[in-house]
Amino acid sequence: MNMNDTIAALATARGEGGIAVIRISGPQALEAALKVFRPARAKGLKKRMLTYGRIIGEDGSVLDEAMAVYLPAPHTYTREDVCELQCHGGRAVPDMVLARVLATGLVRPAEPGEFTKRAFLSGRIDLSEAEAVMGVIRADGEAAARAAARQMEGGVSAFVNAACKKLEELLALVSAATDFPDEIDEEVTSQRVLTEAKKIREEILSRCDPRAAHAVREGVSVVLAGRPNVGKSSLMNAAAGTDRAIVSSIPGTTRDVLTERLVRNGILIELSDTAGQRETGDDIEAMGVDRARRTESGADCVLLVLDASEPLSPDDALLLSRADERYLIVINKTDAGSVLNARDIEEEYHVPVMEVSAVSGTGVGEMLDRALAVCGAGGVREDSMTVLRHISCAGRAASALERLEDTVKRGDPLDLVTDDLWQAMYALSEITGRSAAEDVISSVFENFCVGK
Ligand SMILES: Nc1nc2c(ncn2[C@@H]2O[C@H](COP(=O)(O)OP(=O)(O)O)[C@@H](O)[C@H]2O)c(=O)[nH]1
Ligand SMILES: [Mg+2]
Repeated sequence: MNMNDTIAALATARGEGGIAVIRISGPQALEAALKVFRPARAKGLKKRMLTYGRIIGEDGSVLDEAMAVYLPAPHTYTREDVCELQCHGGRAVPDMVLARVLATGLVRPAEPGEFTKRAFLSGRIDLSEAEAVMGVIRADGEAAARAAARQMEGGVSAFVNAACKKLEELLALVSAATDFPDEIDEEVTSQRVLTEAKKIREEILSRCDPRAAHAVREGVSVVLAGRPNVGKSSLMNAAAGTDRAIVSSIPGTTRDVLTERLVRNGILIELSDTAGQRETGDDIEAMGVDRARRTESGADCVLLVLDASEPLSPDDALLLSRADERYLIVINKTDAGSVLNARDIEEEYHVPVMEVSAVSGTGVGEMLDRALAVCGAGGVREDSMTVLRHISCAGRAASALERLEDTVKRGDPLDLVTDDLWQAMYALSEITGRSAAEDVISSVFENFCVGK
């Protein structure tokens, strides 16, 4: 990929919308823009000033009313000359304007993520900050958006750079102790390296919880399951604040899987209501039961609902016996008292149990919080890493430091830890791209959308 030519792409989403932005970046950005855009009054484009005018077709006809801005290098996103054309949105006009820009022969279409790749290659941002840009664009929940924004502001980079600096200091200590054995006590140095390395490893691990990262990025799936008539659909409606699921006292009403998306503590929850599970002669209900089981098996958390007004039935017992660590037992209808004993169920089936009422709303919020905890999204920290690539690099750094600790504890010669220190540093700086190989960098930008 040539990185010195001029590129252009539609920076806004395709489809109906007020405004679309066509972004042009590279040495010929201004020249290309002025072949397409005719200012209404001024002659050219003043730097950093929005100018009103028209997009002119090849035959001189007016294609659209538009605004244009010229941002000279180096204070731009790519650090190159940038021009942006703001025309009307919609399905046809933005593509016509982009086609006109490309037809000038000065510009080629940008590859996915190429604007951001240029920002990275020019040194304006590091690799983790570049990835954060895509994280911001793709964020589904507030937690994902906030995490990406922190990362874009250099949150991950600051941690990585500080850790690398500490590792460099340890390297210097080790080499001083090996070079001047008479002046520097190797034992004292070993203990210091051990303590510091352990501290860095713990800091790394505290930021790397793959389940929390997954929950922040992709959201979690939570399923309401249970026998018919226990109040699954009512709980779904109470949790989602809608009347989406049909509630009725006739058992077997819900037959398909209904899914609602809601955001709790910033995390996207896909909450599914399923058909009540029981033996049934009704073919359609049986298909619903089958779907319920499949949804349950793929879920991050299963809320198994029981009815507080009735003793446990054989259907309940069968479902309880299938419970694993993804299950939270929810005793519903507690507004009318309860014949069930939460503690007995907890002890017999080794599952956490809680009480709620879909009708009064008591416990419904807590039920969602506890479901998030079951999904591993309960303790998402402000500074948690959310990008899988970062977690994998950080994991490699932590392993290298663990090897170092073993070496020191075995009492092996201190200079043996040099390699582990280097490996830890290398793995960490792959996060910011300082030490990343070309294929790692390419694969990061391949996942971008065109126009960013
Ligand atoms: N008293 C009381 N009744 C409830 C509660 N939740 C649901 N119900 C009633 O239980 C019946 C079955 O509810 P539904 O949500 O359709 O259960 P599902 O078959 O598990 O989806 C309906 O008549 C609801 O009004 C609750 O918290 N308290
Ligand atoms: Mg139902």
